[in-house]
Amino acid sequence: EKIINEALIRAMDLVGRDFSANRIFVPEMLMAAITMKEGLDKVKPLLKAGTGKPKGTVMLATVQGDLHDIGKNILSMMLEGGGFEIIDLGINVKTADIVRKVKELKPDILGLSALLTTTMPEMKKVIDQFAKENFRDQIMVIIGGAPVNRKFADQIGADGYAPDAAAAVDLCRRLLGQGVGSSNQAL
Ligand code: B1M
Repeated sequence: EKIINEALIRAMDLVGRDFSANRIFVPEMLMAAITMKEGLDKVKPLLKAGTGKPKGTVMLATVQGDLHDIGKNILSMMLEGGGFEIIDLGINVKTADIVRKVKELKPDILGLSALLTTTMPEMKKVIDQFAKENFRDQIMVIIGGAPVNRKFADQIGADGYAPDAAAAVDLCRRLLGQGVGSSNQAL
C-alpha cells in the first residue's frame, strides 16, 4: 500500500499537474498510465488475500464515456486483498450493460468509478435505471473517482462514497456489516 500511495499515485498526481499546465500531452499521459499498470502488476501479488470464504462480491465498472481505470484497478486489487470477490466489467461500460450484469450475477455491491466531470452524470443514470426497473433495493451502489464527492453521492442517491481505495474497502466492509480497518472516511 505504501508503494501504491506514496510512489505510484504521487507520481501520477505530478503527471496530472503537468498535463493541466500544458507541459505534457496525451501521449505522455498514456505512457505514464502504461508504466503505472506495469508497476501495479508487480505489486499485485503482494496484496493477495489468503484462502478462505469470500467476504462478499463487489462488481466494478468505469462508467460510459470514461476510459480511466487505474484507480478502479487499484480498488479491485485492494478489495481482493481484503478478501472480496471481484467482478470487473472494465471501462466505458454502458448503463444498460451494468444493470443487466448486476441482475444476472447479483453482486453484494456495485462500485462505479468516473474520472471526468463529463462522465459523472452517468453514475446517476445507472442508479435511476435500477429504480426504473424496480431493482434499486436489491443492490448497494458506491461511487468514487477524482471529481466525485460525498455531496454528489448524496445528490444522486448512492449508498456510499469513498475518496480512495483504502476507504472504499472499509466502506464495503461496513455496508456488509463487517468490522472496518484504519480509515474512517467512508460512508
Ligand atoms: Co485523463 N484526465 N484524460 N487520461 N487523466 C484526468 C482525469 C484529468 C484530471 C487531467 C487534467 O486535466 N489535469 C482530466 C479530467 C478533467 C476533468 O474532467 N475535469 C483528464 C482529461 C481531460 C482526459 C482526456 C479528455 C484528455 C484528452 O483526450 N484531451 C482523455 C479522456 C479519455 C476518456 O476517458 N474518454 C483522457 C485520457 C487519459 C489517458 C487514457 C491518457 C490516461 C488514462 C489511462 C488509464 O486509466 N488506463 C489518463 C490519465 C492517466 C490521467 C491522469 C493523469 C491520472 C489518472 C489516474 O490514473 N490517477 C488524470 C490526472 C489526475 O488524476 N491527477 C487525468 C491515479 C489514480 C490512482 O487515481 O483514478 O483518481 P484515481 O483513483 C483514486 C481515487 O479517485 C479513488 O481511488 C483511487 C486512489 O486510491 N477512486 C475510487 C477511483 N475510483 C473509485 C471508485 C470507488 C472508490 C474510490 O468506489 C467505487
